[in-house]
Amino acid sequence: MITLINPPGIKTFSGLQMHTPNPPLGLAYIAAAIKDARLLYQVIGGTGEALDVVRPYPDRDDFMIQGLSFDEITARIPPDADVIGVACMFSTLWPLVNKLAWAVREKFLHAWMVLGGEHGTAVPENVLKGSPFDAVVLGEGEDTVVELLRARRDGRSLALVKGIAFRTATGSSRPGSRRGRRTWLRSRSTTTASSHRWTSTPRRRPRAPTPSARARCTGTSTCCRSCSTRSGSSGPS
Ligand code: B12
Repeated sequence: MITLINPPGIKTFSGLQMHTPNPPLGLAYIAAAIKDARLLYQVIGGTGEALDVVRPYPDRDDFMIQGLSFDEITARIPPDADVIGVACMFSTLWPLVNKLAWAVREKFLHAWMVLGGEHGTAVPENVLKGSPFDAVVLGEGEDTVVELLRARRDGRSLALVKGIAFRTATGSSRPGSRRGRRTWLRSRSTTTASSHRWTSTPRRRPRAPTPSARARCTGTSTCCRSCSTRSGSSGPS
């Protein structure tokens, strides 16, 4: 069984902006991809399942936590969960997510824990060094997570899975190996949630200058769009 967890949210009453709740879109895509791959999973909405519960944040009195408590989250994880995936979209959430991860690890000693989202993508080595996570999915996770789960299930080397950082078998304190990133541009759109396509914006091709612009053209980088987008331009063409 694969358990996916969206963490509780943080509300702040000081200058730093933090908004909760946010719909956990990324985790929804991950769940959809796992569902499409016909693997057994459940999702725990750490914020969404207790929207009206706001409690003090242990380390700061200008923050509050919205959502389920750690005990309520761990109680929802089935005893047979062997992979536990947690989302951390914002680095501001990381201290809380890390605490949650340790609370999960305490109860699920042998589960394999995976972090996904922007924080882990930005600093995977740091995550693996200071948390109980075994692997970090980098960037868009739909294809990666399925490949990762299949590789683990089939006993294939994680070193062959692109787009992850993971703890090496030889020592839990060692930073994980970081594999090459996937190409974010998805070439297929089979994931059910989805019209979702994370395509990069196509670069505009420079328009040919009009005859009058051409007459005025000096060929410098500030001259016209054609010159400014053409590298190494040295004069009108
Ligand atoms: C939309 C958005 C918001 C929305 C939030 C909407 C929402 N539903 O959460 C709003 C406007 C509220 C917002 C606010 C902020 N944002 Co913002 N936001 C974005 C933005 C533009 C897109 C995020 C998104 O919805 N992506 C689409 C979904 C489908 O993708 P995803 O969530 O990334 O999920 C994929 C992967 O991350 C991964 N994944 C995600 N979860 C999991 C879990 C598992 C288990 C696995 C395996 C994989 C996985 O797979 C998913 C599918 O491919 C990103 C920039 C970007 N281009 O990503 C910045 C971004 C996330 N925001 C950022 C920041 C800094 C903020 C603010 C702190 C800004 C501020 N000063 O107020 C606030 C914080 C809000 C808070 N809650 O605390 C930074 C975060 C950087 C960081 N390391 O913290 C980003 C990356 C922009 C940037 N480059 O600086 N934001």
